[in-house]
Amino acid sequence: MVVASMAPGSNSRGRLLPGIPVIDLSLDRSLISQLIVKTCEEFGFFKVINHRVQPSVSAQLEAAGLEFFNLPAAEKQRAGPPNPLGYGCRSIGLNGDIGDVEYLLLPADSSSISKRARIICRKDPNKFSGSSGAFAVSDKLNQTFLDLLSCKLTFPNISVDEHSCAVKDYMEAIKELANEILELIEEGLGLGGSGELCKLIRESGSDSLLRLNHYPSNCNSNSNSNNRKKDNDIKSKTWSKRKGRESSRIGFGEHTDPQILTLLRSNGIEGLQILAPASGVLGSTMAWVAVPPDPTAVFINVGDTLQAMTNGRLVSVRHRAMTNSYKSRMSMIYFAAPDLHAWITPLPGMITADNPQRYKSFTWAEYKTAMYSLKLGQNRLDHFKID
Ligand code: GA4
Repeated sequence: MVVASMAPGSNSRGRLLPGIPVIDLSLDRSLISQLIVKTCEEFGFFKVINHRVQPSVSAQLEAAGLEFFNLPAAEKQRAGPPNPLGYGCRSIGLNGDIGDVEYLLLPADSSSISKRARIICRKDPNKFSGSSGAFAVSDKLNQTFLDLLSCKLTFPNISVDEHSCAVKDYMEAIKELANEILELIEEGLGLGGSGELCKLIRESGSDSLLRLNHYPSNCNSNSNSNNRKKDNDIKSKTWSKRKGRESSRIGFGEHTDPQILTLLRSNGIEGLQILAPASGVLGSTMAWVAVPPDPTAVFINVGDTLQAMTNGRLVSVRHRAMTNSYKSRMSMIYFAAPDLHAWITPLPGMITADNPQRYKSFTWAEYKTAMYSLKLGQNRLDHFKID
């Protein structure tokens, strides 16, 4: 099947894949809406191709992100520690979870990001033309991490052009794709054009996030880019000899995403794994399945909130990221979330005699409080179950 095909693939660290569902967005709308719902019921995960996020827009953000992660550790740490937004290294969340990852967590409200960047850069554009290529931070310590990040990421090559904004462009494009997928999900669920899901993430107070995860090949977050390059060269020379013995490490431990929908784009390095029925058949034993990388595609996860809103019909997929010791991986992840005050209740038609209400209604703020009180791998929705 072309529309939702099972792309074959295998991975030494995951099991042999029956396939990852692929949705071709250029095909017939009524067909793909049904297939999306089917794959969300079975896996909570799929890959979209022929989407409208331009490769140049993704490449621009990837380059800006890598430029940031290649800065010396001390400079990156000026944008941390995460609270929970900002730059973080190894430490995930508030309850002691650790991974071989460094990351940036940003609010996904592009208007506030670009507005801030424009104001700062208009004040003194020369501040961003340090000879090292890194932004000048000495007199900016009193600014928030967002000011630093938005300038760095907005103007990666220090050319002050408010129209070429890596974060803003990517955010707009990925948000549009999130809307399109949510519309298709609504249609597939038989909710027609109610727009209820899209409205939730479109509200101006939406709590959506953009996360850049960088899994360095040598995982030495204190090394600067030159050292890292040297280390990478050494690693790649010795890799062929060591390949057989090398075991991958956890970059980002297993978890489900709390939000409504997650849209992930990564470079061409493997690492993402999902927990899925091993043989691809519902009800078979669950196993970790390696997702073959595809930088041209966007991978979509159902989040906990969408599982609750569909009363368990669509499933929030458990996933994790493994590190790869010979090449660094970078993923750009958009988490579509509602306003903090939004009520998460079942969508029309989701409660039936056969499927009575499974979860209590909650606000997104209540869910966030629960999620930050738990460890990464814990099941948060269980805390809202109706017994
Ligand atoms: C998982 C999905 C997103 O990356 C994230 C993560 C958040 C964080 O890194 O601050 C959490 C994690 C995520 C769920 C449980 C809590 C919160 C770390 C953690 C241990 C930004 C999110 O929204 O939830």
